[in-house]
Amino acid sequence: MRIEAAEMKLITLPLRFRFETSFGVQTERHIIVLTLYGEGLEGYAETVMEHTPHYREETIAGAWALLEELLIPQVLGKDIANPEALWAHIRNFRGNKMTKAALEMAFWDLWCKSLGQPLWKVLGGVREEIPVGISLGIEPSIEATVEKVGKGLEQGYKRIKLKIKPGWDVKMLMAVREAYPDANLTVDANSAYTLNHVATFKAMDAAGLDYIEQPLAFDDILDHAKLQAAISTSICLDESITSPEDARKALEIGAGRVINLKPARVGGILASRKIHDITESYGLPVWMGGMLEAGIGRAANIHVATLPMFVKPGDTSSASRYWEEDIIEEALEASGGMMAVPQAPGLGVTPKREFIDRLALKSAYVASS
Ligand code: OSB
Ligand code: MG
Repeated sequence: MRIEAAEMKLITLPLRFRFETSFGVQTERHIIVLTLYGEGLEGYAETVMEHTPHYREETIAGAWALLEELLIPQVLGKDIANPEALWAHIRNFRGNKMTKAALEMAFWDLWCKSLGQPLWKVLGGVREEIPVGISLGIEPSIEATVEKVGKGLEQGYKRIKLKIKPGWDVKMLMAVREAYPDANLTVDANSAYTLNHVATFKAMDAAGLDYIEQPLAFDDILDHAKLQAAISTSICLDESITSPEDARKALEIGAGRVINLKPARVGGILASRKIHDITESYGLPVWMGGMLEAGIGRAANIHVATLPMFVKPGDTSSASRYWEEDIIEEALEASGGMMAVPQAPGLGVTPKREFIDRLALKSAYVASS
């Protein structure tokens, strides 16, 4: 597959809800839509990093520059046999996993289209629909939270994840648990706590959570291992895992018992499959996380979640929860807590070109000579 040209469009897409986490409030997403052109086909990806470095270090501004000036020029005009071969050109650049993931994931789409196969089949997926839940932001009140959890359960979502921060945790959680004694509940702290809060987490053991997501620092595994040893609820790692090596080390020292796998956070789909296999070797589950993706990124996550160890419900809920209008033609909608996997070649989705152009704040086109 010869990559002949690449195009980037920066868009902002307003969220249908105000999403508050311990690191801030989001009302819109900033997304770079990347298209790779080769052999008459197009491969798509969208970036997932935040506009500001509040989740991990990467930013949209950094991704734009890195893609345009270094990553795309590395692969342009080259004949690339498969995703492994793509990595030969970018492996020596350190870090920047989400930016590299955009390039890798657009290439997967292009490559699977050249094979005439949907991504999930090429990956060796085992299911044609995936179980999904929702991630609820920090709400103005406990009453509002209880109501939103109820709506999510009514819609059939299989797990409700609640964002927490110091001062918005045990009391809120106990109220939700009392209202829904049998619901599959989890919490996500996005790194808002330290080991000084062990008592808070011990108190959460009584809430019967499936797991506590990323309680401690975004780049830590050691303190997570100490916390895991002190509580009975499983810890799930999100921010801390950016590579297969991170996953191996974290599971080896007992920093958690579950991994929230977001393909873009770990550098893309090849790394996701490796992490999937590592967790399998420990007999531990993974689940598909989300970064409030629009249709292109959401579709990619759905395909990857067909791998065998994605047994827990993920964050890949209906696109209509997030967007008035999505950037793809297809409607990625869950029903009864299950999301169907697109079946056309590659990601199986079609970007709405005119809509994306209308939203574009900035574009770049890079062609090989
Ligand atoms: O920590 O999982 C997270 C959204 C943006 C950044 C980080 C996270 C999230 C979510 C929402 O929890 C997941 C989704 O609905 O896509
Ligand atoms: Mg998280």
